[in-house]
Amino acid sequence: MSKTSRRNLLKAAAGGGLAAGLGVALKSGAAPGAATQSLQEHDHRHRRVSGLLASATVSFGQWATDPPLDRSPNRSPLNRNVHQLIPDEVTIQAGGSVNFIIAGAHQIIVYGHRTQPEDIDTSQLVPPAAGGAPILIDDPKNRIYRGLDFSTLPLLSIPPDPPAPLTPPFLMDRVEVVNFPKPGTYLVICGVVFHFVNDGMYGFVRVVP
Ligand SMILES: [Cu+2]
Repeated sequence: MSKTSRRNLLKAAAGGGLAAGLGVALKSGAAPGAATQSLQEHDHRHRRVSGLLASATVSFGQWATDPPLDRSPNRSPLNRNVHQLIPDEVTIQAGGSVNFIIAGAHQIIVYGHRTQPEDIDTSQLVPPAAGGAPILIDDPKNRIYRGLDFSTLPLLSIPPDPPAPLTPPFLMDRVEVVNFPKPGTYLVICGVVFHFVNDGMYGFVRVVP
């Protein structure tokens, strides 16, 4: 990253902080000191979530190591990606979150309480936003969350490896954090249809009161 663009980024970040600060002041009537009070009220409006069940971490796809895999300097060979949720079942409390750490080209989709894998209509498919074959599950029934379409994400590397069009020119490895306010058992699937159907790439989030 050049010095100039880094400086611009820092400037933008500082601007964002300023805007957020102004937002607090404006909401509270712009009086000095009132901003602090507003922040305290804000905390009280949300139930604090802490303890062992506050959050869970799920690896959403993994890079293989047997045989050894060398991703340096910047390789993401999709045929060396493991299509699993690990662990495939987690328990959190209502109001808590699941931190999905995504490795590889996947899309998180979460379905409402009691949805089972066989309830998903895998004939409803859409192509990735960047184009190509319809490979992404688009069954909206009881869907409460759909994550990013990886095909729209920024370049991971230039040039990508292997070369286009096989390689997805996108940033596959990322994090998505999903909040679960209500108790229930939620189905989490990978939206890439062959990952879900052929590899059984799904799991469950149990949310206790
Ligand atoms: Cu997947």
